[in-house]
Order: sequence, then structure tokens, then C-alpha cells
Amino acid sequence: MILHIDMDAFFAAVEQRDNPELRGKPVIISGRSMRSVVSTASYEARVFGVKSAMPLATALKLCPDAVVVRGRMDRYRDVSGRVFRILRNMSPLVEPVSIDEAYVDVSGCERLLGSPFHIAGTIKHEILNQENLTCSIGIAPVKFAAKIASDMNKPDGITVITQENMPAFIETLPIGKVPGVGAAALKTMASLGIKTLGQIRALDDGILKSKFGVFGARLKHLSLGHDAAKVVTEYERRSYSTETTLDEDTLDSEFLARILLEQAGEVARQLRKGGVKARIVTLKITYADFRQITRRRTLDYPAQNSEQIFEEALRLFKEETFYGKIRLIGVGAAGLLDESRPVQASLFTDTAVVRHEKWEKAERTLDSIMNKFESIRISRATTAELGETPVKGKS
Ligand code: TTP
Ligand code: MG
Repeated sequence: MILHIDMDAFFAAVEQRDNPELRGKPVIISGRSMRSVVSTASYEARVFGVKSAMPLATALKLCPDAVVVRGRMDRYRDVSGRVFRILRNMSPLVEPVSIDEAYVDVSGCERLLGSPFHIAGTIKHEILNQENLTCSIGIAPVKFAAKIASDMNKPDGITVITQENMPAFIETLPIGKVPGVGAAALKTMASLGIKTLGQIRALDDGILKSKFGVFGARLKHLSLGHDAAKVVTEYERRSYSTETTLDEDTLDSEFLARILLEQAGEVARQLRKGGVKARIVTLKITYADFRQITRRRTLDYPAQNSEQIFEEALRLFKEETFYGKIRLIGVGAAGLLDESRPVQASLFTDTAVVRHEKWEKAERTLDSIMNKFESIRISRATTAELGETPVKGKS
């Protein structure tokens, strides 16, 4: 199951928490000029119709007694960081969406932490205890439903949509609530007589495609309760890569393989420096005519050493049928995992694991030698700058 957590009236709640005088009062977070727009408002101000993105002048007409507070972004970022830490203590699969919003996949945590509903309760409890703030949580088998659910009992609510409830949820869900359906799409929906997500199911794929393009196919999936989107951690979104534009276009595979080896070493070094391992290795090639291809492979065992990355990049290289000379070649690593996250070694042959670990150890030793070497170079450069050792040419 997937949880979607969204803090209640986030900026305003932080201000009310930090300043007891603001509690129970209508508070608007905004710039002070009358031309500013409302960033958010406390629930006391929302009763009057004050909303995010509304001009401050309009908001003050609706609610003249509101206290206008200038936002403190640094403060909200700090709080957000601590809230995300609470979430990461529950499950490693946390996807931050915005400063006050995240998905957490709790599928693997139930034996340890209890039912998703129980985990949601624990999260709310922790956030209240440690930060004195409330949030709302949606629980569902898929992301889009969890996101909609978190908004259904705001503030301070938990809403669960079970697998069994999904068909009924979809049947009655107003189409405008589906993430991605904006004002324009809503108008088209109205012209087609579509009011709920459930009605999409009966719509012909051709019509969906002609009216909404690729989003049409996604809507069809959602109407069937399918959402392929996975919870993607920050690490997984990041990637490391390096590429080289060749002095001369070439098809000399031995030469290109040597470059791949060097690039694999560089990528592996970046991974170790970042404290991450990669599950995906990519190969990028630009032909002399600028046509570009990228190939990727998911590894059986997350990599952090150059041997493994080189092996995979070379394999991708060998699988490719080249139709012309190459002008640029590059290696990348994606699908990153925290290096401290244990890998289920039982899934792999022991010899492979031992071999990878040996390489990693060797390269770490090399890293530390290189680091020392770099600091020697730096200290030499500093001395040189001070004029003690005259240096000529490149070091
Ligand atoms: P939201 O989660 O959209 O709003 P909220 O947390 O204030 O209220 P709710 O209880 O409905 O979740 O946005 C989070 C923060 O992002 C919000 O506190 C202020 C900021 N924000 C803006 O600055 N401008 C905007 O237009 C919106 C929507 C949010
Ligand atoms: Mg919020």
C-alpha cells in the first residue's frame, strides 16, 4: 500500500506554532504589498474563502481581520527536512513531492510496523510529538488514489481506500479531482458528458487519444484502477554520468572500449563519493550525423565499482549494431540506492558478491590514496601561491 502525506496549512501552521499569539486566528502567509498573492492561509481564514494564489487585496476583503505574516522559507525547509526524516524512519521508499508532501510505499514494512492504517497513525503521532504540527494522510493501493485520499479528510485526517473499495471510489470520483485534469481538460470532459473517472472506462480509446493525447491512455488505466507509477526515492531520480566528444569520429572499437573503461572508473568514483550504488547502467552514443541513442541495463546486483560498470557498458556497446562513425560516447549510472541499504545477497551467487566486494574495497583504497595525492597537490599549490616554490607549466 502507498501513503500520501500532506501537511495541513503548512506555512501558516508553522507560524501559528512558533507564535502562540497567532493560534486560533485567521493567518495569511503572503508578501506585504497589496499586489502580493496568498501563499497559504490558516484554516480559520479559509472559512472566509481565502485561498492559495489569491491576490492579498482580495483575501483581505474577504477576511479583514486576518493577520498577514511574511513567509520564512528557511524555517519551512528545516521543518520539512525533519518531517521527511520521520517518514524515512518508517520506510526507505519515500518520494518527496513538494516541501510539505510525500509518498511512502509501506508494502514491505507491514510485518515490522503494522497495517498501513497503523503506520499512518504512527507517522501522525510522531509529527505531532516532534514538530507540534498536523498532517493528513491518504492510503491506497496506487499513487493517484492515495494523493486524492489525503485531501478527503483535511485537516488532521486519515483516509483509506482498500483494493476492494477502489471500483466504488473510481465510479464516483469527480473527474476534476484526478491529478493532471486541469481547466481545459475539464471543459472537454463536460462536452463529452464525463463527470466521473468511472465514466472514462466506457470511452473508446481512439476518442480518448484524439481528445487528450497520451494522457488519454493514462486516464483509461486510472479508470481501471491501474497506476503503474512507482514511489521513486530521491536517490533513484538522481544519476551520474560522464561523456566524451571524440577528437575524430571513429568506429575503432578497441579505442572506444578504452574510453568506456576510463568513464566507468569516473562514474564509479562519483558513486562512491555520493555514498550510493547504481542499479542501472546506461550507454550513450551520438553518431557523426548527431543521431543519438541511449541504452540501459538493470543490474542484478547494485554497482559501485568500475569493473561492474565497465562490464555492463561494454556489453551494451557490443550489443549495438553501429550504422556509422561515432562522435560522442558516454557512460551513466542511475537507479541509485543508499550504499548502506542492505542487498539481499542470497539472490546472487556468492562468488559474484565476493568479487564485487573485493573490487569495491580495492577501489576505496585507491580513492583514499587519490584523495591524499590531491591534498598534497593542493598544499603544493597553496605554497606556490605564497611564492615559496616557483612552479612552471601544468602540475
Ligand atoms: P499545500 O499543501 O497545497 O497547502 P497547505 O499545506 O498550506 O494547505 P493544505 O492543508 O490544504 O495542504 O502547499 C504547501 C505549502 O506550499 C503551503 O503551506 C504554502 C506553499 N504554497 C504556495 O506558496 N503557493 C501556492 O499557491 C500553494 C498551493 C502552496
Ligand atoms: Mg499541505
